[in-house]
Amino acid sequence: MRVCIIIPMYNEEVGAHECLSVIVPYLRALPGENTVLVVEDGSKDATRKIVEDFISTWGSGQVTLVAHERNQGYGAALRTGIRYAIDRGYDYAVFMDSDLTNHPRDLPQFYEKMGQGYDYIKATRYSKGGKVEGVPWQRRIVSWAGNTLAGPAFRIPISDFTNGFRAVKVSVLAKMALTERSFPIIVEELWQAKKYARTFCEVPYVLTSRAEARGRTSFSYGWPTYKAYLKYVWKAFWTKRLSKRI
Ligand SMILES: Nc1nc2c(ncn2[C@@H]2O[C@H](COP(=O)(O)OP(=O)(O)OP(=O)(O)O)[C@@H](O)[C@H]2O)c(=O)[nH]1
Ligand SMILES: [Mg+2]
Repeated sequence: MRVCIIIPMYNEEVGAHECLSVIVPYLRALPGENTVLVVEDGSKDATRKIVEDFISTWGSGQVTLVAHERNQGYGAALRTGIRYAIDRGYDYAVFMDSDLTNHPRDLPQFYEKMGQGYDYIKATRYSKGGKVEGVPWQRRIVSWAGNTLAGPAFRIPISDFTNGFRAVKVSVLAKMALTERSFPIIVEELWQAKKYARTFCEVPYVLTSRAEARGRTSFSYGWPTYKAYLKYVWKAFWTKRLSKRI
């Protein structure tokens, strides 16, 4: 099994080195052939240099960097990563954030499900063993509202629609036509998964908050993001599932 772990980064100079140095030892303990692909996206800080230095010192062979000259957004960065995984014949793509709020300690659970051949494997805060820690209440409410709407609209066996920690079969990603340049790509991909993925499953995880010391990216959740999310919830409502098999 060949797995490409796609990590988008934008202005992450504070946490980029820690992110990679925490993830790489986990990889060495996992089965199969694993690559971490950092998609650096025109950061205005030293993120790119830090990743390059990490690769030349520690990660050569295990960590790869693709860089956009100008910032194109989270969604565009994921699409670059997906293209990379398709072109190089990977079996699965795993998507993780770089601020360690998606922790590599959860990777073995994903690998177990990948080994069982699931098409779409999603981390969930809302099943046994999952929870949210230290996340501001405003975010919790947005997530609760998003999931309350998405559940009955999507009608797929997923309980957490708004987090980005997931593993998807590359052959399924190859069928999708993803267009979003920013965070709504997460829900757009789920809508497409309803059409193209036969099997779904979840792994519980604990979502923590980005450590204050690492700072925040400039991204904010505004009305255009919510509108785009709602668009895919609406589309999913009218879309038939490929198969009822779970
Ligand atoms: N390539 C790329 N990555 C991005 C962009 N915006 C955010 N990211 C990355 O996407 C991941 C998630 O972004 P976060 O800023 O952590 O989003 P969040 O978790 O909703 O918000 P906070 O953690 O509270 O700031 C991180 O790895 C970011 O570096 C972007 O424009 N391009
Ligand atoms: Mg974050």
